[in-house]
Amino acid sequence: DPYAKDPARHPFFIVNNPRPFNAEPPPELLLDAGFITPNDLYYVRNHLPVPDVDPDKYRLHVEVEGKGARCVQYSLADLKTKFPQVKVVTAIQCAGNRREDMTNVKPVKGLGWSCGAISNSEWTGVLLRDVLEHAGVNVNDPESSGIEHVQFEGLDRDLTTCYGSSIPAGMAVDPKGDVLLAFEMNGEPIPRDHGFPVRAVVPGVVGARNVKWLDKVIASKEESKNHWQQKDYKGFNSSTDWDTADFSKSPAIQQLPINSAILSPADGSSVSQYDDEVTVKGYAVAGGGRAVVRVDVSADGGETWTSAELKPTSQPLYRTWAWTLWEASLPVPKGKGEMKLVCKAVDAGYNSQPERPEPIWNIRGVLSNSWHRVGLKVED
Ligand code: MTE
Ligand code: MO
Repeated sequence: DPYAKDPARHPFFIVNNPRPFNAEPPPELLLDAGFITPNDLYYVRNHLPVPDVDPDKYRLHVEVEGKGARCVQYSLADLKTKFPQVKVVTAIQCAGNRREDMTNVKPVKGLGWSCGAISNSEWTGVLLRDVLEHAGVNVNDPESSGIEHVQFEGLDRDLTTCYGSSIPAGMAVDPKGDVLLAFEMNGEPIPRDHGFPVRAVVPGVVGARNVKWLDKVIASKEESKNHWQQKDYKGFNSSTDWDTADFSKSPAIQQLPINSAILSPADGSSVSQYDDEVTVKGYAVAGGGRAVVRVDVSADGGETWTSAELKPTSQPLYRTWAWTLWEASLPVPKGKGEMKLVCKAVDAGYNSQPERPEPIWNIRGVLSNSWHRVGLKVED
């Protein structure tokens, strides 16, 4: 059993798949934890068994392709001592977060994530830019020497493949991009489920590129050939089916669209008509470092809106990697028997969320960011 050595997990996780292990924290626990998601509650998205890595024997292999191709190896101690250490607070969100809203329209191929395939924590590591420069990449203009992508390969594998993906080189070396080779998560060595001992952390970019248990970093002319870069994590229109989908025509998802969700109250719960107000709380997050500038909430299914109070993240408008938590008080409607809560967020590019999941439905159920809805009963 390749999964026999997987680590122990939080007993309250909502498990979407046991092997490979995939689980999300219950919304009320994600919310109670606040801005920083603790390591044991952090959602887990594994495609393969968790590798058992000896930190003393660990080596990161950095390959630079092209003229004068080379491979440089770094021990954990090399990474920690040769380069300045950097801390970055960022959300990581799976492309399949909130997939259940799409599944409710029409079945899709993919795990049934609710709104918990996202977490936010502080990572400590070294800049990928610094390590690439040390390994011989011209980090001020990688394309001029034929480096267009930076590929990542994990130590997790089955008989035929490892997990892998890539990001554009410009993103990898952006001095304001904060892309890390991380070795600590919330001040502790990264737990086994989240990539011990080293993982790529690519702020503002979909979870799938944040490769765990990092084995190789390859500076290359080519995108990663890995299944999860080429044949998965891509969007299609809602009329495309598995027979007509041409994966070579869709770019790999990198930055994610603006998204938000209500974490409390829970869908289907009750309030009394004698209560004046209901407090609604949730998160919002945008891709590419764009800040969340507004979250609109409605108590009548989207007829009328008020703006929620945003908890400040103190990050620059175009370098906001963390999620934004928000809160709003909405009056309980009298004599209607129900309260239809909705939230939608707006980012620094004034992008917002689509009203319905139908027009953005796709075969893999990715990029699910329609208005999030929660229904409450108003009791006499
Ligand atoms: N890295 C490796 N090596 N193997 C994986 O299965 N899953 C990816 C990414 N990195 C994965 C990986 C996906 S799809 C997501 S959403 C995130 O890791 C999840 O990170 P987490 O489990 O720490 O929450
Ligand atoms: Mo993911």
